[in-house]
Amino acid sequence: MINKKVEDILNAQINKEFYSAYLYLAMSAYFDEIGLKGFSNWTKVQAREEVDHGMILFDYLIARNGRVEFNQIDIPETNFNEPMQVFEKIYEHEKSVTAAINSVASMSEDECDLATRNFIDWYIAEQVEEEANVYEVIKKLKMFGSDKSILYLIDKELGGREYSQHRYEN
Ligand code: OFO
Repeated sequence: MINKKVEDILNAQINKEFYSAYLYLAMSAYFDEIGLKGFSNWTKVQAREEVDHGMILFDYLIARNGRVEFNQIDIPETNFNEPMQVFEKIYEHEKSVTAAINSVASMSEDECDLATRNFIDWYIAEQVEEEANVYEVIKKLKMFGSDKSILYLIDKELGGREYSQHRYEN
């Protein structure tokens, strides 16, 4: 049976991951609306990855005989005005998710739940990758984003991102 404090923080994290999926879908819809199909693809693929992140936590909690809670998912922001602004928001968002994952790690250590401490390592590594990927796009946009022909090329590149499923492996 899983420790109650750890169960609560994992449930909060499930909610954050599904909120992240909502947020990325809102961004994807915005990019689609302004004709940046590649940016729309990139954020849509990210939304699917966020659902995977939520589902891995869900499956883990069940594997530990925990109780999954279904709390309300916040409505994401939908007012965006340019790719750079959206990617800066993404970067801020991912930094907050990293902080939340770090709290799961500290809590599981404090509660001597070494299984969760071990499990959450995958998320710690995933956050390093996510922050780096987002920052790569920000650097390109900072450098060339005002040039519409380069923005077109960045859009093409982001259009190549493919989804590959992550799942919980026991
Ligand atoms: Fe689940 O990593 Fe982004 O939010």
